[in-house]
Amino acid sequence: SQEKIEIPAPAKQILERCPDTPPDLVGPLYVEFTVERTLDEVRKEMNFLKEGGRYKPPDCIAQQKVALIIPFRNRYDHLRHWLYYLHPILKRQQVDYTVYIINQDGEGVFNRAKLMNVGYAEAMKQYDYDCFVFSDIDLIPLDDRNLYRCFESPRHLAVAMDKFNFNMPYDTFFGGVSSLSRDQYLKINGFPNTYWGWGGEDDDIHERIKSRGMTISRPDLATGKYKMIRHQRDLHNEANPNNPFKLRLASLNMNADGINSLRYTVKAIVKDVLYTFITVDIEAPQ
Ligand code: UD2
Ligand code: MN
Repeated sequence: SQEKIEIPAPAKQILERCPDTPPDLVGPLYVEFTVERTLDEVRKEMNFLKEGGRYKPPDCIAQQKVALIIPFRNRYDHLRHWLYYLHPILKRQQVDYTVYIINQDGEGVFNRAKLMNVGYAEAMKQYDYDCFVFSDIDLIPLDDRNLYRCFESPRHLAVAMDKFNFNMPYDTFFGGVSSLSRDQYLKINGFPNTYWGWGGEDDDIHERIKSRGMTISRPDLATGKYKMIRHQRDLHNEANPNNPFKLRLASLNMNADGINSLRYTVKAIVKDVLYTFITVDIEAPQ
């Protein structure tokens, strides 16, 4: 007679797609900026991260691969708070993500939108991202149901900031935190590279989106609450008086000024467990 031998199947885990609503969200969050935190203390708490400021949910396949892009220069206090609060939120939101700090090299005039373009280009060299979330370093969401991912339309996330009495300062406001899928971003040729100094670049991006026939998606005012860490205007980021005039030409200039005309030189890429820190020369006027 023949004996039946059972061969055990190799242990393999078939992961399912993560649910539309992440199960571990808690809703409203307590946020304060009085406690001093060192980077080392923050690192110790974020034991779930991989080199470069990466995370992906272990037990399901994330719905989106998200690059978080932060324009940066000399805001290390804010950086510590941002990392301390955002990493646990992003983890609960079950995204496959990386945090990119795009650090402007030198003392030339700051350029937020150009740094965000650099973030897009550098992130795309590393991984097949399908969504980009662009955030100021000083904005912390007060509710983790405000999802850091992409939607059918370009999304404005920072709709209710404390400094604007938890409301929109004006109807078309697109500043602070926003998200665009790769397709949405490419449809508008990325962001303008020519807004040096403070102001206007967020409105330009809004104009680009409008002129390509897209609408803006937003969370409601309760979910979209933010705290901004109080600060003075930085050195070398004075309000630029030309920017309001440039804004009128936004839809005209967008085809020639954007990701297709981006020029920069990477000076260094440092991978910390909390972030990928990219220092870049963006040819800033002095
Ligand atoms: C508003 C908008 C911002 C942008 C800006 C105009 C809010 C909350 N945000 O920000 O999205 O449209 O106006 O340009 O209303 N940064 C540095 N180092 C610097 C200068 C700027 O890291 O020296 C980065 C940092 O991520 C900062 C961001 O650029 O959060 C915006 O600059 P800001 O915070 O000085 O400008 P703010 O708060 O008026
Ligand atoms: Mn700010």
